[in-house]
Amino acid sequence: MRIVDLRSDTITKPTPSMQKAMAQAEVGDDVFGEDPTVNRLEEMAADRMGKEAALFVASGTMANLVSELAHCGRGDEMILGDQAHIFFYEQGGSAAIGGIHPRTVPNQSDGKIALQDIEAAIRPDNIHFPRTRVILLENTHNRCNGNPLEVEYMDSVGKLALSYELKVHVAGARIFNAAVALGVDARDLVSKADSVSFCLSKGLAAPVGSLVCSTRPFIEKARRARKVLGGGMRQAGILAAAGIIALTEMVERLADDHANAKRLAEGLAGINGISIDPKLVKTNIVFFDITRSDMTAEQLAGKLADKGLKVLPLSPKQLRAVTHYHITADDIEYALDVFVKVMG
Ligand code: TLP
Repeated sequence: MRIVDLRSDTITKPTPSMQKAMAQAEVGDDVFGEDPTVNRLEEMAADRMGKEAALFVASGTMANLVSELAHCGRGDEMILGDQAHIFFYEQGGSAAIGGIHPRTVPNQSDGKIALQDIEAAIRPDNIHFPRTRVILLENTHNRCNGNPLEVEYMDSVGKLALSYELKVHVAGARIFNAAVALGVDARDLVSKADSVSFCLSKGLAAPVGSLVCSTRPFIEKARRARKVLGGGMRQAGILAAAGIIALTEMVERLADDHANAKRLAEGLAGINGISIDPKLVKTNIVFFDITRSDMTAEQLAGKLADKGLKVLPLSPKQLRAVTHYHITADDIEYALDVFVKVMG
């Protein structure tokens, strides 16, 4: 049976050139700082984000957590959107492990947080309050249609943070999707941010890994946090080698994923029982809902899966499809045919 797997861009497998690079990677003990391939990836990542230094970590969750731990002490507060991946899907690790108090403010439908809402959440110095330390932005914003947040907005939050002596962390798991969709350099999206995390193992198709980029002293703090979390990997150059290919060969092609997602959204909009506004789809994430159908999201996902099409049910009436390296334009047409058959 033909399988079209749109559950996530995390399901991608390493490309042939990644496999070759991994097999030939020069390695050393990275806890001693002696893995040349990890060191090269970290230098490359720092440069791609316009930052001084970078740290290779196991996952997006770890990248965000070590960044939060480097920004905040126990009892400090971080401001983030109520739809943030960090808030929804990272097990509350900031609180559970870091003792960091999450202060959520509403995300707008485009993933931004209104400046006045951020400002209203900043704590004055008062013995009753935790201390606000950092503002977290997510770009692209996963739960807000994968929307890319523009340079002007990112800069305006940076400026606000600076005026209150706060820091900004960009949870940029898909920052290159944002850069490609907006036609800007990723550096410009994070130039006012103090730290940024991004993932190699989503749209860029590497098997494992994320990076944190910031100043050298911040990265040294993050390195200590990574070690206590058990993330000090040894001959990690085998993984970093794939990451180098991800950065050098896999960024530009994200435009294809965006075009495929757009086509999928436009097709879905014409199908009975499905509600979606294709205008909202600007990167590789497609949310749609089936409030006009009798089926639940789980039931629909089950029926589609019986025909080889995999999508992710996210709530009783909402589903998500994500395009990636293994999905072709023809797969999208095939997927739409399956949707038509199943929705009747
Ligand atoms: N997101 C996954 C699921 O957790 C939902 C997905 O399929 O989209 N930040 C963002 C914005 C993410 O989307 C994800 C993964 C992460 C962080 C966490 O990355 P990992 O899974 O590497 O810890």
